[in-house]
Amino acid sequence: MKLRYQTAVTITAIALLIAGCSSSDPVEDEAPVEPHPLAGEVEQEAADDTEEETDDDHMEDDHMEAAETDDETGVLHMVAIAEMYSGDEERMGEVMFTQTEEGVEVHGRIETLDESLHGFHVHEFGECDPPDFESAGGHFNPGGHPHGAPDNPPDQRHAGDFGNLEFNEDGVAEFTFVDDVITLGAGKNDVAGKALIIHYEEDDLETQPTGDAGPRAGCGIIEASGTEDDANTDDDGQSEDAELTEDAEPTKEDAADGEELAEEDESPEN
Ligand SMILES: [Cu+2]
Repeated sequence: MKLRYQTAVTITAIALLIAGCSSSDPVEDEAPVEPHPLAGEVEQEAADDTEEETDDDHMEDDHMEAAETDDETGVLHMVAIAEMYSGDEERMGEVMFTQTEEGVEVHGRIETLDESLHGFHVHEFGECDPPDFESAGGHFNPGGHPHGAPDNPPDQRHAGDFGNLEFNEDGVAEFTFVDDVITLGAGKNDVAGKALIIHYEEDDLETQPTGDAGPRAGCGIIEASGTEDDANTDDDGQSEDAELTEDAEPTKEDAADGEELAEEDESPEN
């Protein structure tokens, strides 16, 4: 009797045996259809370990993609990526921006600078013309505030003031932080389309208006790629791609290629 029921729930046996020995009373005739929440989490992690920030609280009877659960909650997670290049056009890394309820999460890896602190800002123009990147203009500062540290009150820092990145002995900076002054995709402090700059020197967080961070070592344009929901579709990112490829498709012959390029650009995180 007991054995028979145990075989009936073999599929979810591991989680149930761990978490539910006392509750797997054979009196329950119908085996529970909904997996134990723990089982859902395990499956979720195994199924998609590429999305670390996946929502973890709507795992129900089937482990759907994060996209659908986001639709259900109505939460949009606008995302953008800045590919960083040095003045001699060597790739330095990549920085991802994700709008969350707490602010914009900035996550990335930049390399090939010396072991020290390096000023890190959003600059006002979305132009990264090497080698000096002066085309990016000054710090992104729509509020007209003084330069300061990123944890200053919002009226005592530029929207684009990210402070410094610390590079290690290998010349690498890996970082994740959340900034609640900037926004992504809407609002006065929207950084989408602006330039992200890493400097050769440390930002002293005081000197006006630049922080005395020295010349610009690297630059990347913060390219919005839609929301996490539709990052894998063409819908929302199409306008951005049009900007990206407008130089590259002056002829009809190039149009088809341009579209393919646009699709590749659309999902670099894949
Ligand atoms: Cu700067």
